[in-house]
Amino acid sequence: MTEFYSFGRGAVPPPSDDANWVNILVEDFDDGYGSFNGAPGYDVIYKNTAFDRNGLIRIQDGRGTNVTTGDKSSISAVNIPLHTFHSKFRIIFSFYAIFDADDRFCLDYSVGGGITWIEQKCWRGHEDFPNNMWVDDFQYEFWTSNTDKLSIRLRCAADSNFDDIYIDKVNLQGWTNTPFSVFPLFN
Ligand SMILES: [Ca+2]
Ligand SMILES: [Ca+2]
Ligand SMILES: [Ca+2]
Repeated sequence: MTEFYSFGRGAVPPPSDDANWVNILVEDFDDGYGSFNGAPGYDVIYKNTAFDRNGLIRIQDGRGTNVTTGDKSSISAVNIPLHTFHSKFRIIFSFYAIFDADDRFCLDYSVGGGITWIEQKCWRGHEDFPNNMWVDDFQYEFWTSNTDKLSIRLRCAADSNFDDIYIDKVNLQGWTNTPFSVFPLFN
């Protein structure tokens, strides 16, 4: 299921020690794509189970190599409700890759409501993460212009052989100058 968070009443503290990080989106894909969109087909499929986990999206192939044309081999969450402005985000996710050494897995983002993907970061299989095993709570921080409209995309930029990546869960957090702890939880 998807859970969206906001400040204040009923909000759930972030898993981090750092009270400045606030959960924006937590998706485990147990009920399907949740808050993410894919182009279901050859390169994007939903899996009930894989490698002893439940609820995953598998993306594959090299049609995601280019940031402009990469939608077919990716999943995205578009215009995630932020409730307030942020300029610093952190993504924490779990995945299992079956990659060759030069295959890449990328994070793109877009701000301001329209969709103009910016390639923020690509990780290389074997070099930046281990292959053929679960990589849990992989964390990455990134800055954007100050925005209350954020979209994110995870994109497979591999070739067409040994090119599968299974995404089990995704957590997006925003950094705030006002630590979470100052907000009354129950009032
Ligand atoms: Ca899952
Ligand atoms: Ca490959
Ligand atoms: Ca494949």
